[in-house]
Amino acid sequence: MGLADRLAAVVGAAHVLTDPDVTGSYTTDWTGRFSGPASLVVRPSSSAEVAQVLQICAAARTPVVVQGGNTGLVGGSVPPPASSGGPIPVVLSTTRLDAVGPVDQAASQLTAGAGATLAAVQAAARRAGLVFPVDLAARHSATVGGMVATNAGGLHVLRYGAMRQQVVGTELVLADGRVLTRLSGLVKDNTGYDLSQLVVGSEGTLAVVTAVRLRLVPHQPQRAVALLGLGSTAEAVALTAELRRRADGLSAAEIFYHDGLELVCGHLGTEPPLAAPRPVYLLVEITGRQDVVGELAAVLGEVDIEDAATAVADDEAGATRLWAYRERHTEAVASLGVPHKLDVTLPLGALAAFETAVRQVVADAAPGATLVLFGHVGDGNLHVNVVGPPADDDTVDGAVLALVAGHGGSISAEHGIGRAKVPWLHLSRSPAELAVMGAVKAALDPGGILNPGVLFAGSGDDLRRNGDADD
Ligand code: 2HG
Ligand code: ZN
Repeated sequence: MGLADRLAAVVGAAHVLTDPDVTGSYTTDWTGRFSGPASLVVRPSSSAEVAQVLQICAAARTPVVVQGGNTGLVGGSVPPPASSGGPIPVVLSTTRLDAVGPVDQAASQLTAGAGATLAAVQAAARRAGLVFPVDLAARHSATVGGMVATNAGGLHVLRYGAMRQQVVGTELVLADGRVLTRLSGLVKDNTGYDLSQLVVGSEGTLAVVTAVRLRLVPHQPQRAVALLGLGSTAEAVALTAELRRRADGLSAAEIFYHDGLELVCGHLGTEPPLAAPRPVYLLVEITGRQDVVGELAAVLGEVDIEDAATAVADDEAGATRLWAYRERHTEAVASLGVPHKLDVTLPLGALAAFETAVRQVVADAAPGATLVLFGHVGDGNLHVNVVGPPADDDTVDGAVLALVAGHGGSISAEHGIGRAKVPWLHLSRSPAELAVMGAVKAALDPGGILNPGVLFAGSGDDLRRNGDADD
């Protein structure tokens, strides 16, 4: 029996996809920059089926690329290009693992299958009067399993933390088919290594996440949003620090620039939010139980901003309208072509200097390219988007990431390393750290079948040995 038949015997023939017209959407990433062949796509519906799928693939020495909603931006959930020369993988799609359990009111937690979308989890929490506090623009497609695997961040990290801070436990399937279940929701559980947390951010290289136990937070019924036009990145950083000190309910501080706003307005066919353009825009959101509009007005009154440079929303429609100027950057950039996406984080004290320097670095490395900057200024996280250089020319990627390292930042804030940033991981991780990562990989996935080529090239053992040689 061939691989497809053996897998069909586990998941049903309808859930082993081999027609290239159907598998195409699983083998190219959202940006269009990363793509590679898969021999088939398999869609298990339970952790027991995932376990059997992995055992069959391990026995056949067939690599497995794990995929949730395929909204990643670094090529981590699609196969490597044919030119990589490795064995053709199968794609394991988690989208049928989409059950969302009842909310545990006593614990303010819920358990969701890895393939449940973020929007489905958010809706379940809201129906129970609570909130799942991670939010991002791809909410209707991104799955919580993928978000755990990449430690997704999003719009409210400064208030609630990233995905890591929400994970109370997981169910994992190891490469050899063993299932590790830790879904009881104990917030105190000091019984050795926290394997659930180890897998957060591991990008499908250590285990397949099949279910997640998540914490929920109280609903804040009031929300006020303001868009402030400023003169510089330094002003945006300083104002965010001020707001952090004064506004208890600060739940977002987002930055974008005039050229990005023009691009979004052109793309959406909307008018800009302020009568007069400003070089830098800071979007801030405050949520709470009572009069947050008053709180926001009071805080803004105490800091020095002209009224003409402020748009305030005190109702849901207005808030959604202001958020669109920020959230729709990603699709507006994609309308220009295939972007090079460099999601980086800087110490807040270095962010303004980096913003100035990166413009020059991109102009030098990719003359004529379009650079669009935006991001989560409260977290020091900028999304450096460059459109122009061919998808496989990574000159600008290397130049920007070296600049990040030079400013004391990290080459990945919230999107992960994927396939896009493998050559530069050493800029953010020491040889000793890489060796430990290699040893962990080799321990959990000794056959190297899970997402090979994501996070690092070669096997965990190679990395471990290189680290030993360096020591
Ligand atoms: C966002 O913050 C996402 O909107 C996507 O992380 C960023 O498109 C990007 O570069
Ligand atoms: Zn982001």
